[in-house]
Amino acid sequence: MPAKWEKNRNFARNYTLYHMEKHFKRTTITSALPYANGPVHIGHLAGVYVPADIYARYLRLKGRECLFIGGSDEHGVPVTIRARKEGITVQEVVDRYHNLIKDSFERFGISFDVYSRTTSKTHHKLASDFFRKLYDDGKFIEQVSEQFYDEQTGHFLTDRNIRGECPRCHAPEAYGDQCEKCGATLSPEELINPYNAETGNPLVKKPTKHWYLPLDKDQQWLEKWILEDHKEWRSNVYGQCKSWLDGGLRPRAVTRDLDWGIPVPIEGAEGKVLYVWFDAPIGYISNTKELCDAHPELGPWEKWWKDPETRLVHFIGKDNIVFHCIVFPAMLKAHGDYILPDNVPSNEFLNLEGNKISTSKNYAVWLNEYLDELPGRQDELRYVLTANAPETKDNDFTWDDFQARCNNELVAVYGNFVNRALQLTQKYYEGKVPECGELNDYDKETLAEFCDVKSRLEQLLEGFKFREAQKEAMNLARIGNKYIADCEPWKVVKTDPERVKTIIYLSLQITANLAIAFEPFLPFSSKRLREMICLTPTLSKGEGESLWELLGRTDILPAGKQLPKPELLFTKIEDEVVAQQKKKLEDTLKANEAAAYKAAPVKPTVSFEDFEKLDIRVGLVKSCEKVKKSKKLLKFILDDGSGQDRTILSGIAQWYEPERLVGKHVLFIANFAPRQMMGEESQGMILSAVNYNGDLSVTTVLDDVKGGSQVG
Ligand code: B3M
Ligand code: ZN
Repeated sequence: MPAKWEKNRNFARNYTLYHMEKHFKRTTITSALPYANGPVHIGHLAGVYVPADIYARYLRLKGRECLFIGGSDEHGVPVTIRARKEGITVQEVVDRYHNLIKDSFERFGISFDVYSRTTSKTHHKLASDFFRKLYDDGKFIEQVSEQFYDEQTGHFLTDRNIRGECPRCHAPEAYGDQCEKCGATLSPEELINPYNAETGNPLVKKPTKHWYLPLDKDQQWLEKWILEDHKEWRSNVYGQCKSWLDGGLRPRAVTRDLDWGIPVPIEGAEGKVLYVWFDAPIGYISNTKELCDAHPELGPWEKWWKDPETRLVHFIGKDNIVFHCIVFPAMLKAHGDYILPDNVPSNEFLNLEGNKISTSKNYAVWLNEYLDELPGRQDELRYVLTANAPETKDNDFTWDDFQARCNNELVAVYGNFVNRALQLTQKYYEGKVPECGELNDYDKETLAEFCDVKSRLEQLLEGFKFREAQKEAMNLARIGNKYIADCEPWKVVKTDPERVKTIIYLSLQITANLAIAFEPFLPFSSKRLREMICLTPTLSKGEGESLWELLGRTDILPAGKQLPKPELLFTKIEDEVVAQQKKKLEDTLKANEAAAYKAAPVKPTVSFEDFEKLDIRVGLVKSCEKVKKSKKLLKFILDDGSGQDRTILSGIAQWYEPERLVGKHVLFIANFAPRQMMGEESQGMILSAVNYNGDLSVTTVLDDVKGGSQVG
C-alpha cells in the first residue's frame, strides 16, 4: 500500500479515536424543529435534515450509540399568521402541517428516532418546569419596557408582525426583525412608520413586563467556550458567534404577550407565554424524554442530555445560529446539569433557480409534492442536495442541474458500473461470484486507489464535510467504471477466461463497497443494491462486526455466492419531468408578480374637450405581417371605413403571431400624427393594454361593429 495512504489512514483513525471514542460514549443529534406553518421544502432538507440524517445513519452503521431527535415547532407567530390567512384555528394549522411534515420526512427516509411536537403535554410540562427553575433560581431579570401595541385590536405585536419602511434600503414592507429586500437585521424601533402587518393599523408604544435572560452576564464564559475551545466549528458558525460576542451580549426577553404558546408559569403573568425560541430548543429535550419513556432500553432521557460522556450535536440553518450557540447554551448553563453542544454544523441557504426560497410566497420545491410527483426518487434528491449542499456558501438548486447530476452521475457512473458488474456475472457465471485469481499490477493499482476509502469517508463525515464525503463515495464508482472499461472483460473472455474471473470478482467487491459507502447518503438504493448482491449485515465476517467495518475490503462477497437477477439501480430523469417542474416554479413567480402588482397612479384630470381631441376608432384588420428586419413591429392594413387602406405599425410582434390578428376589430387613434418607421409611414396608433409584467394585449370591442366606428 502506498505510504501516502497509510499516513492518511492513521490520521483519520487517530482523529476518530480521539474525538469520538475517547471523549464520548454516545451522541445526541438534533435537527432544527421546523415551524408547523407549512410543508418542508428542499431548502430545509439541504440545510438541515439531509446532513443530519447522513450523520445519524453513519454513526449507526458504525455501531455507535446515538439518537436522532426531530419534531415540529408549533408555537411562535408564523403558525398564528398562517391560521389567520387560512381562516382556521391555530391548532388546526399545527395539526395539519405537523402530520404532513412528519409523513413526508418518513417517506423521504429521514431516520429520526423520534419526531414529536412542541404542543405535546410532555413538552409543555418540561418547558414550563425549565422556566420555573430559572425563575426560582433568580436567573431572570424582570423589566418593564415600551412595546408596540395596536389599540384597535388590543394586542401587543411581535417583531414579525410589525412592518414598516426599512431604514437602510427604504423598502416599504420590511419586517420588525428583518428586511427581506436588503437582508438587514432590524429591530421594530428602527422601522419608519411601523404598522400592524395584518390589520395595517398604526402602532403606539405601551409598557409591558417581561422576563429577560441577562446574556451580558454570560459574555465571558461564552467567549472562552466558543472562541477558544471551539475553534473547530465551521467558519460561518464561528464567525457569526464572534460577531455577536464582539458586539456585546444584551439581556433577551424570553416571554411574549401572545395568546398562543406555553403560559408563563408564574403569578402575574396572565396573557403571556414563553417566547418560542425559549421553548423550541427545550423541545429537543422533551422529545428525547418522550422517546426514552416509551423505550426503556434507551436508558433514562437524562443520559442523553446530562452525561458529560454524551456528545450533543445540533444541525441547523444559518438563521438559527445565535439561538443554538449562544442563547440555548446560556439557558442550559443557567439551569445546570446539562451538557452543552459539542458542535453546531450549520449550513448556509439554498436558493431555487436563482431566487430565494419562500414559504410565504409559495416559492419552493415542497417535499410532499416532490414525493408525489417523482415517486421512488428519494435518493436522486438526496444525492443532488448533498452534491450541491450549501456547506460554505449559499448555493442554487436548479432542475437542469438536478437532471444532469442524476443522469450523468447516478445513472451513467454509479448505476452503469453496478449494472455492468452484475450483468457480466450473470452472463459468464450464471450469477455466481467467481473465484479470484492472481492479481496483476493494474488490479493492485486499482485496489490501492480505494483501500483507504473508509478512513477518508470517516474523516470527512466526522468533520461534517458531507459534500466531499459523498464525492468520495462516487469516486469509488468512477474507479470501478474505469477498471471494468480498461480491463474489457468482454474481449478478454475470448482469449483468457481465467483472467475474467478476477476482473469480475474485483468488480463485485467494488460494487459491495459502493453499497456500503453510499448507505448513509442514499439509503434506498443502497438497500436495493445490497439485496442484489445478498449483502446483509449477517453476511459480514466476524462477530459483531458492522457493515461499515467491511468498507475498503476486497473479500466482502465470497466466491461461489449465488446472486439474483439484477435490476437497474437508477433510471434517467426525462426532459418532460424537468420541464414540468420548471413551469410550476415559473407559474408561481408569475402569480406572485400579479398578486404584488399595483396599478399605476391615475394621471392628472383632463377636460371633456381635451378628451374629444383624440379620435379613437375601430379598425378591421385586413392584413397583418411582420416588418422585415424588425423584431418588434407588425404592419397592419386596416379597413377604417374611409374606403382606403390605412397602414399602422405597432410594436407588438413579441406577443402576437400576425395571422392571429387578421379579421379582428382593433382600437386605434385615427388622428395621431403620422410617423416614419423602418421606411414606412404609420398612420395612427393601435391601442394595447400593458399587463403588470409589461406584456401587451391589443384592445378590441365586444360586438361586431363597422370599421371606422368612433369610440367615445
Ligand atoms: N422553528 C426556526 C426555523 O424553522 C425554528 C427552529 C427551531 S429549532 C429549536 O427556522
Ligand atoms: Zn432593507
